[in-house]
Amino acid sequence: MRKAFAIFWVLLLLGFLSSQAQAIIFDLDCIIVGGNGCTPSPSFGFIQLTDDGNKVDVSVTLFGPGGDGVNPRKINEIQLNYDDALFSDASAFSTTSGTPVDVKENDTKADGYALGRLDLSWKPTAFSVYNDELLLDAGGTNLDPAHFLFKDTANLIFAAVHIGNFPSTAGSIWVGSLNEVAVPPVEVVIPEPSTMILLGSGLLMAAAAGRRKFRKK
Ligand SMILES: [Ca+2]
Ligand SMILES: [Ca+2]
Repeated sequence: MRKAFAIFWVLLLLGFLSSQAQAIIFDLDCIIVGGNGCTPSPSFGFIQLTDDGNKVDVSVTLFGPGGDGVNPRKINEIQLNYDDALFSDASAFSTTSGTPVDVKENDTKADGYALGRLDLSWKPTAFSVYNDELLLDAGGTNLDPAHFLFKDTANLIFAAVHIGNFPSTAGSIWVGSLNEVAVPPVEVVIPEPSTMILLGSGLLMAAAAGRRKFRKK
């Protein structure tokens, strides 16, 4: 009886784990540099691919402020790889939003990335967060996140994103993903010197107030 109970829990856990495997997260953890590949960097954000029946939900989240001090960073372009054995140059990928998807199998190029080529690209021009759905053949083919768990022709990056409004209004940067991760990365915020001074003086004031209060007793 106890054994049957244990087997039940193991099966439940396996079911939970397999349902968790329906999403794939690419950490945007490197900066694309001319000819030299992708230099590891603190995370710029992430791409999440989640299974949605025949479709795959695509979301891109960018960290950090934009260079103009008003708008966040811009998602200019997204590039993914796919299983070359399953799809081809003639595959009719599309998005629910209607943003056209360019399919160039092993020929999609991130600017400055001279090492490898990717497969898919599209230009959403969204700020900071982008949500859409990727389809194939008007949704008639059952797409899964695992179909995009492939690296470029240099076997280096899973995906690339062109980020605009960074580091200045007119500036932009291409970042890539060296790693698939189990949970979304979190933003690492480095406080500016002025913030540190404010925080420091705030703490001193609080300490002084605490001392005054203590003396009154
Ligand atoms: Ca490919
Ligand atoms: Ca599916």
